[in-house]
Amino acid sequence: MEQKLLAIQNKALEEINAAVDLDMLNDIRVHFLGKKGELTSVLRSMASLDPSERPRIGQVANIVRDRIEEQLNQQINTLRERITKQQLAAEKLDITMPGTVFELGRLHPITLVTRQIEDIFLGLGFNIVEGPEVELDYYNFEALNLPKDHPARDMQDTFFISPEVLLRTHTSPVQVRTMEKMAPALPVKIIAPGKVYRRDDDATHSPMFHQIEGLAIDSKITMADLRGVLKIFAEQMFGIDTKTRFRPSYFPFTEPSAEVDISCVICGGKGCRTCSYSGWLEILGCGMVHPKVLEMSGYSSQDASGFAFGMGVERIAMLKYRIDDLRVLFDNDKRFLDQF
Ligand code: 2NM
Repeated sequence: MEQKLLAIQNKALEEINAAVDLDMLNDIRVHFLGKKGELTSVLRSMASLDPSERPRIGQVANIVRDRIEEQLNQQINTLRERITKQQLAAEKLDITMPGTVFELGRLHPITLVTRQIEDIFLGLGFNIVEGPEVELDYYNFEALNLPKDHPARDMQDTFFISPEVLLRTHTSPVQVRTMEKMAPALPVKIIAPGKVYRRDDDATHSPMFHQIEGLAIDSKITMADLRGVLKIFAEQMFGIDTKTRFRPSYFPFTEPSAEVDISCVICGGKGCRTCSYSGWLEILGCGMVHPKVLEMSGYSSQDASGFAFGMGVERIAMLKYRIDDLRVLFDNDKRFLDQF
């Protein structure tokens, strides 16, 4: 009987030590110590023993049960500790590792320059107005004193959708639409930023580019107002020391018309390659709104006068950021765009 008990003890301890998880230990507990377990059935057979043997065998049985229980509990603790360690190792986080860099998007230089120009004119009391890129011939040409047979209406230069519908070649139609809506109310002080389209595509021309045009109409607007506004614009855009000059020019929708130069942003006026050694750079066209244009949109040229101007955003951006090739503004090469 004693031999049997010791054999059970050894077998149990061996299995306990070999157990690798808590379920196995529970099975072992049931197998040896449970109601129908090996140890229990041996204890039941004690009835057949010689009564003088019973106390000793009972004592041995108790010791065996205690040993098995103790070993079970110890192995449970060992396994729990091992599992905890494995879990911690699996969840280990090295907070000294470099983090994932989330790159933020950024604004395109054309957007940056557009907003800067807008801010300057907002500061001078102008409002921002937008309009359709697909326009009627009437708003793009007719209402700007460019009748169908006018030589300045170069058909080669325009994308037509139908004989009366086209892609706008400038943002002036936005000004015309605004005048139509407002007339005869005064004053009108607006700028019209946006995309414009011309059938042109080479190193210095893109079929789509960006323009900002301005318009101010009131009862006593003169060319001196135009001169002052554009002087302030040039100084704020290119630096306080920037000089401006007006040269006579021609546009069908303004009379008189002028082109505005600024002192060269590279050499300051001394003469360099950028300004073709003239000291000056052309930045925009302007003039006093033609009486016919005012009248067609509902204003009396007796009671109202106005100035208008138009500039190419790409050209301003190229001067401001010293870009010498227009095409990099359209290539969307991230290495270029990351610089802004
Ligand atoms: C320019 C040059 C001169 C201009 C005229 C008008 C309108 F609609 F009021 F008649 N808007 N913009 C204008 C005048 C544009 O761009 C070189």
